[in-house]
Amino acid sequence: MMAKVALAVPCFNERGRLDVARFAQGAEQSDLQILFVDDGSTDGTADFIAEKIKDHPRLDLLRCEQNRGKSAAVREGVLHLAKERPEAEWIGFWDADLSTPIDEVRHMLEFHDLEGGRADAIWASRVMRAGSHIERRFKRHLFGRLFATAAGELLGVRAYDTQCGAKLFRREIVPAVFGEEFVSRWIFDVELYQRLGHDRILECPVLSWTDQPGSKISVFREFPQVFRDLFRIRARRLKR
Ligand SMILES: Nc1nc2c(ncn2[C@@H]2O[C@H](COP(=O)(O)OP(=O)(O)OP(=O)(O)O)[C@@H](O)[C@H]2O)c(=O)[nH]1
Ligand SMILES: [Mg+2]
Repeated sequence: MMAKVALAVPCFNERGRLDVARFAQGAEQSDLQILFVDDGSTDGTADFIAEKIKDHPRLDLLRCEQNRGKSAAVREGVLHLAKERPEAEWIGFWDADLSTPIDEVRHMLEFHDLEGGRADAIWASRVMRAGSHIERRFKRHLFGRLFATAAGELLGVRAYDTQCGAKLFRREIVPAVFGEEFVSRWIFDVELYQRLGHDRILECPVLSWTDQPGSKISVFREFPQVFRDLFRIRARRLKR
């Protein structure tokens, strides 16, 4: 039997893109609980979700009035689930665009078992390899590799891909790992890597990942901020 899993899905102005039916189907098939976290959307996302989830006991909504960015929404959602879903063995977060299909949850748990079942966190990773289907725009792939290289050099992150929006954590460790607020709005995954430590994380190469249109993160617009955040995270660590 599959371990019980609950996922927080950060949503900001997702009204035009969020496929609630696909989430509902995935939740049913993979035996999951899903919590959409609306991060102060201005396009009516929260009401849209509230209407759509009415008949789905596996889907919930948490409304945050103010927009505070992905990291804060994920943190709120995951902490909420750790408290309210004591039956869940694994708590995670998942991007709203379903670039990573929900059935990767099952694959990630199976992979974790295969690898000895010791890790406290399982992170989906977009490794291009024979047998998998990774469809990612060239520009984003390039930016991703550049980012991973910079994170490796500046912060000693030894992961292939910290930024995939599909991650699971053992419920017991959630309060400690997510307790403190994050420095960065976007690259908080790097902070999670630092908080957990290399050996407690297992990267799982996804079977399938597909770039979805309607991304809210423009590589060029965010570029300076992302690199500034790497230095901010480093400065914070050096201060300790
Ligand atoms: N809470 C919150 N979530 C956001 C915000 N902007 C984007 N998100 C969420 O973050 C997730 C990823 O956003 P995307 O727009 O898909 O980002 P992306 O550029 O496609 O990034 P990749 O999928 O990694 O290529 C989605 O669940 C979004 O709803 C924001 O300001 N606040
Ligand atoms: Mg995306």
